[in-house]
Amino acid sequence: MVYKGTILKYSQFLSVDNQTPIISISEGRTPLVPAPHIAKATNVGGISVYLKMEGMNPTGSFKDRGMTMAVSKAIEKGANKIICASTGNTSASAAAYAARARAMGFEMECYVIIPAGYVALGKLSQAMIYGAKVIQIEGNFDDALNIVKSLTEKYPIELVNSLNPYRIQGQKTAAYEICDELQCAPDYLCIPVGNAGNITAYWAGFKDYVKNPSARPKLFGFQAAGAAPIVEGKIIEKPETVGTAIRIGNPASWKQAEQARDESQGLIDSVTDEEMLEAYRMIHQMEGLHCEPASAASVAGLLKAAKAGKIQHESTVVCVLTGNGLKDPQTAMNQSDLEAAQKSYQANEEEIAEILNLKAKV
Ligand code: AN7
Repeated sequence: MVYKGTILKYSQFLSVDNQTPIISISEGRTPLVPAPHIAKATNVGGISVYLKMEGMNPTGSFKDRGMTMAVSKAIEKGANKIICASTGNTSASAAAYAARARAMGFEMECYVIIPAGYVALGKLSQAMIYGAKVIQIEGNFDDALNIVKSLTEKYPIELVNSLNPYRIQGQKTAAYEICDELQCAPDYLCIPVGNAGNITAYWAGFKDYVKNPSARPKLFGFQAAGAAPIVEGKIIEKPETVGTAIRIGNPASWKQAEQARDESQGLIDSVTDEEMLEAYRMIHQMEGLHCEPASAASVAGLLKAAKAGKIQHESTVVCVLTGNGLKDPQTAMNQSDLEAAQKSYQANEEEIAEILNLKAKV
């Protein structure tokens, strides 16, 4: 049978029935890829590391799992406008599902509020081509979220940030997929933390799926050091990080993330931008895989935790790569030999053979 997305696949765990119009673009079913070279770099004996490639969702991030639910439920209750604050991926996803809903004949407008200058080009361009109304503000994500919360209280427009419980519900499906594929839960799940919806969703998903509490994974969440409110125990007024997706100073699901950490006997720690970028290069250069910078916080966090002796021998670890590498081409180029790539040469075969240092066949 043709795969038709996360809602139909896991409907028994979701608040849907045959009255729910299902707005799906076949999200989910993302690859779980072995990462033996990262496993080796942890220096933990017998460890197995898998990367959950959430950037291979239809709009290139895990947000699609929650958005299929949020938009379907918004339409079920008769809404015709949705709005979100976003560091980029939520806006791309909301815009795509709104487009799909319109194509199916529903009236549905999408408005996205984003921090000016801090959204990776791939994400901004997606929101635009999918037909969302994009509003850039002079402020950060937290300012945008405050505006959106207030607007949705005052006006008839549906909030599709992860404060919307259907977003969290839909995102649980990633945990189900991991358990289905491994035929058990991993020992550890490493995940970037921004607004903290995803770590909340994974924990809820593992609790649904794994009845024996001792068989559930420890959740290891990682914030960027310049945007680590949960680690520091205080709101960060001016969050900064190269991982703009997680440049968030006051996460909406702060308490739930702490609960996931505590109930799973996990941890929430921070990784520096340098650690994140090193992991980002490793994911590309050692595994031939890709992700956006913020996603690499999961691998950077694994390496940090392993070094600190917090990962048991022989364990199975899943790192969630939350967003697609093509979202942020600028950081990819900045992390490479930008100068060499920007040079251009005459279209001359001999000259190019010389630059490439090729020796003629004998
Ligand atoms: C690639 O799009 O908050 O902890 O507005 O895009 O559930 O917030 C994005 C978050 C990790 C953090 N990785 O997830 C938004 C937004 C990527 C992300 C996160 C985000 P949460």
